[in-house]
Amino acid sequence: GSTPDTRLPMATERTLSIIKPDATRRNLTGRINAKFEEAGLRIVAQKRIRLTKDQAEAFYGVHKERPFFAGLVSFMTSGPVVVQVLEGDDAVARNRAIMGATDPRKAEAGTIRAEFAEDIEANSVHGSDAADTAAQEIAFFFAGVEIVG
Ligand code: IDP
Repeated sequence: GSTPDTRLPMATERTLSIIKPDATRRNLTGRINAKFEEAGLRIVAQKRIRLTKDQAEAFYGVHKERPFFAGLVSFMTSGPVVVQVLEGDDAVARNRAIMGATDPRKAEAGTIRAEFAEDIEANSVHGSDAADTAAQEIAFFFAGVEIVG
């Protein structure tokens, strides 16, 4: 057609993802990573770690006044997590779409949380919610040399 395309190009972005203890316990790392890769996200950094209480409290500091905070910290330190950097077009929003809603009962069919989450707390994955928080969360876990695009 003759209408000029004025849409902004999608930006290549990075986002911080965490495969949570409920998912590592059930050996779901590979199936979750397949969802990311099938959606066009590249795993450009990844490591399996055990969060300390201090690290979990700091990472989720924004939620420290919420009633679920203590339970969340206890859950996040209950077993190994896989922290990872995902890269791709619109990675922050794309990852949020693949994850599905926080409460798996409200998550769209086919999303990671709809398929794998146990409940609203043990919901299998974390993903940054905006570009600025993604940059902070990536820096929380990774040095620049650990990220290979
Ligand atoms: P998000 O992970 O979908 O961005 P947030 O509201 O940022 O959701 O909450 C962070 C995490 O805290 C959730 O992923 C979940 O593990 C936990 N959480 C959120 N709301 C509740 C709740 O009402 N009860 C228990 N845990 C919750």
